[in-house]
Amino acid sequence: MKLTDFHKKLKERILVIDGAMGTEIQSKKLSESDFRGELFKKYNKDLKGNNDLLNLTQPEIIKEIHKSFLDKGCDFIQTNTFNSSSISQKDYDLQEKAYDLNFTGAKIAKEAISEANSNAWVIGSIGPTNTTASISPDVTDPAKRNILFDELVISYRECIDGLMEGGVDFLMFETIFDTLNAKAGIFAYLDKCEEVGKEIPLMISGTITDNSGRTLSGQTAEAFWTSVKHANPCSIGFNCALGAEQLRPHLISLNKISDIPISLHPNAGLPNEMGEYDETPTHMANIIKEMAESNLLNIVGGCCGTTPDHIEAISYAIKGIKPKELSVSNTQSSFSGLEPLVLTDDSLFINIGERSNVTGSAKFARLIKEKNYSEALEVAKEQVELGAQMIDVNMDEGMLDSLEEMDHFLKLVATEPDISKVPIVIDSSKWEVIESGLKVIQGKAIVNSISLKEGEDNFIKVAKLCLKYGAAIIVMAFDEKGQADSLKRRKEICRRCYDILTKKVKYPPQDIIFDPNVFAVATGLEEHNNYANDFIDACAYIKKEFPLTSISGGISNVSFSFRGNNVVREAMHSVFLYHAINKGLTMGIVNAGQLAVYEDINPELKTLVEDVILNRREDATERLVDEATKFQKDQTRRTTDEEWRQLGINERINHALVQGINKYIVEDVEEARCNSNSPVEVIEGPLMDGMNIVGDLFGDGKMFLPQVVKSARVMKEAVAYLVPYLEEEKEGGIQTNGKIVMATVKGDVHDIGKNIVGVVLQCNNYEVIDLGVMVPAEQIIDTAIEEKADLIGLSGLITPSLDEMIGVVQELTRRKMNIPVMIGGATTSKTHTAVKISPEYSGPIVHVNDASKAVPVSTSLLSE
Ligand code: B12
Repeated sequence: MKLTDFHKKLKERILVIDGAMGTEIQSKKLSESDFRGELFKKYNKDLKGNNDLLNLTQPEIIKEIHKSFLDKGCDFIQTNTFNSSSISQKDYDLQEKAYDLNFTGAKIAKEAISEANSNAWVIGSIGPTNTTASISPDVTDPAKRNILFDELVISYRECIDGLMEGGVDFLMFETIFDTLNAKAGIFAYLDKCEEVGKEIPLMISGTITDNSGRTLSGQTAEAFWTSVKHANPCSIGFNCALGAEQLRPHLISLNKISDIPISLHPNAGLPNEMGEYDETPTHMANIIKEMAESNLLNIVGGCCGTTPDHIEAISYAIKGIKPKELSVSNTQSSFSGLEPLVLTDDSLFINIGERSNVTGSAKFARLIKEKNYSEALEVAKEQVELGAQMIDVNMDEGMLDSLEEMDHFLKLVATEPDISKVPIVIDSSKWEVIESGLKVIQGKAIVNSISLKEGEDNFIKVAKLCLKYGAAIIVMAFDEKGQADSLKRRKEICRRCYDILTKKVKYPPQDIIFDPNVFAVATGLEEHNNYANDFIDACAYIKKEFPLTSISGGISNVSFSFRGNNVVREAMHSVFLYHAINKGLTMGIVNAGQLAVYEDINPELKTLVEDVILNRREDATERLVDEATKFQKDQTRRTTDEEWRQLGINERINHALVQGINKYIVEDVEEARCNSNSPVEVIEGPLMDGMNIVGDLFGDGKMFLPQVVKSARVMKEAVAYLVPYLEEEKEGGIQTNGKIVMATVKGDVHDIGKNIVGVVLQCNNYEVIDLGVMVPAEQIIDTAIEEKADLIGLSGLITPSLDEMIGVVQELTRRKMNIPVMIGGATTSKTHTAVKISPEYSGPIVHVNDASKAVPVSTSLLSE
């Protein structure tokens, strides 16, 4: 098959896949003896229902079904091999037949095409197997698994061998409910391609199992795509479990982030009480037609319940509609846990939690040694709650079976959504330990680290494996001669690694993260004086020379010489981070508790530290060492004296918010409330001002996410204190002024502002249905319809939320609604609302700047 033909056709029109093989087989009402045929007449187990066995026992029936779909003009037919893996066939004790089933399945499909004189292509269908590698079958033992990665690889490889040798044109991993299973399949696929020296085009199709909008193993559509992207598939999409209508929002999510053709083969609606599908061909075709017109599709077909008539209706409905245009290839770095983490131009510093590391945390090491996994998991969870956007897991300790511990701990992590939502950094100096981690993570992990330490051949070998496991890699500036400790060596090694990785291994540059080695400064040895500076300059070099890559480092190394003096250490981390981030440092392993706010460091200490970090004077180390104890004492004095309590009320509130200190917040907010006319004034005055300072420091790399999390908590406490006073202002009367559905849009976690607006509206006799954060458009709109709401309020604070808001009103338009919408939140604006959101909707839309305006705006919208 020529791939160019496929790409040419893809540009011309939406291509059509066949419908449900299973449904057609069922309609034939075959008996046990039909399934057995001559070949298995005397077999000792029931075989009825083993549809794939019909490839061997009733090939003519399967061929006829293929032809019935080919008659309707589809471009692809899928082999009858969904359950042909040894793992699935084990149910019938027919695991030995796996290769034959796949091989014959491919042959039958090929014959059908030639007998039907068709130009269609054959897709070798590879199902998810009947097991899951990410989920424990035993509630009492979350680390237990029914199947392991390596077993899946062997089984999938057999399917691939059979299908390819049987002559299929494409392979498709379909109905993926557990991404780890699919990653094992991809591993087998990439192995096979390497072995035979050519690539057979691969399609990937996941399954969103229910209205949670996630796969069975818990990933969002975006995280799923991020985790399988390394297979370099020729299409990505969804099939099964839901009907076309229910899959629409997930298809939109995929469309937003994927740069390759999008496929969809949904069920014929949701099953009825009898487990049957009754969406008619016309109904289903109409839904798909609308999706095609919305530019969401490249390939479409049907899954459970879809007959040749459905496929005919779909083919007819999409005729002449242009396929989705492919966007330019996406070179953003992306990682995933259950949720995605995508680096954009707006991304701030990514902090990697360092506490689940036995070499860095005595507490974690003790918990692992004691096999106290529940508390060890708490350590990991706490980091995520405090704002770690990835977590580093390291089990390298002489007295531990590191491989076993990595495997066990990560299996436990997989069952904790509050932890496994973030990407995992698998940290070990032993490749086998890293590999054991890679085999249990469904998301896109980060390997920490690989290097040229053991020579180029070994480097290439492990890099190729990382690619097959679908991980990003941290590449240490380390070669056969040792760790790079000068700028020159850092540059040389990084360049050499980059060239090998991108040219010989074909690693995508966006999946490469350099670690140019953070070493301790101020050690007293002159040759160490420029270490931090060299690291910072190396960041600038890497960013300029290899712009698509990222840069990371173990930050606390820089301050090792000052162990025991946390004030100086925290200042050193913040100063070092500030300068390194400015030069391109993307992420770092940090102890969130050990960071000072750059702007708030004592100016004298800051100068001394900056002299050391930037190596600005010969006597910099001496001077910092001489003064270090003074600052430690000074800090002790300051925390007891708390000089900031002498400041004016607004400055005190700012200080409390920036520092994340909640000790006096209630007291201070009360004072501010007494000084103002209304509690809303306090929110919109000093509290908002304080959060804006936090925001600016955050944006400038002078504050980091864990610190902002603390600020947010203080803010929430302040607002909570004011709520009863807001309520006191409530106008009398029980009559409601109207019902408002409020939500922070999908992808956004900011809720402080939305909550305030909610309270203010409630105090003015509006009934508020607050859907929380990260709410998909469909949920907002469905709730508004169910609750017969009068108004929708959308909140969003990050740039992607602006697009998401456009998506919400587009969906309102599609559903022909006219409900008024209020838009609010820090990144939104009057201009964006007028220029980008309003034109997509004919109903009233108003941008609202702050909570106090929300009431008059709602009132006027509802009186219109
Ligand atoms: C606190 C905070 C956080 C907290 C949020 C905690 C929480 N539960 O809300 C945490 C730490 C979790 C956080 C995370 C992130 N944040 Co943040 N965060 C902030 C910060 C500092 C303050 C936000 C705030 O609460 N302000 C106070 C409230 C009261 O103001 P407000 O929301 O604007 O609400 C008022 C009005 O806008 C209006 N309003 C709000 N909503 C609505 C809705 C309606 C219907 C109406 C009528 C009115 C209305 O009324 C409110 C009261 O008057 C801002 C900086 C800033 N200046 O806003 C950054 C900021 C919003 N965050 C930012 C970023 C980048 C992030 C992260 C992506 C960081 C990261 N690298 O991971 C993540 C986002 C994760 C995600 N997927 O959403 C950027 C966004 C930049 C951009 N344009 O995209 C900002 C601007 C910081 C910066 N300078 O870069 N953040």
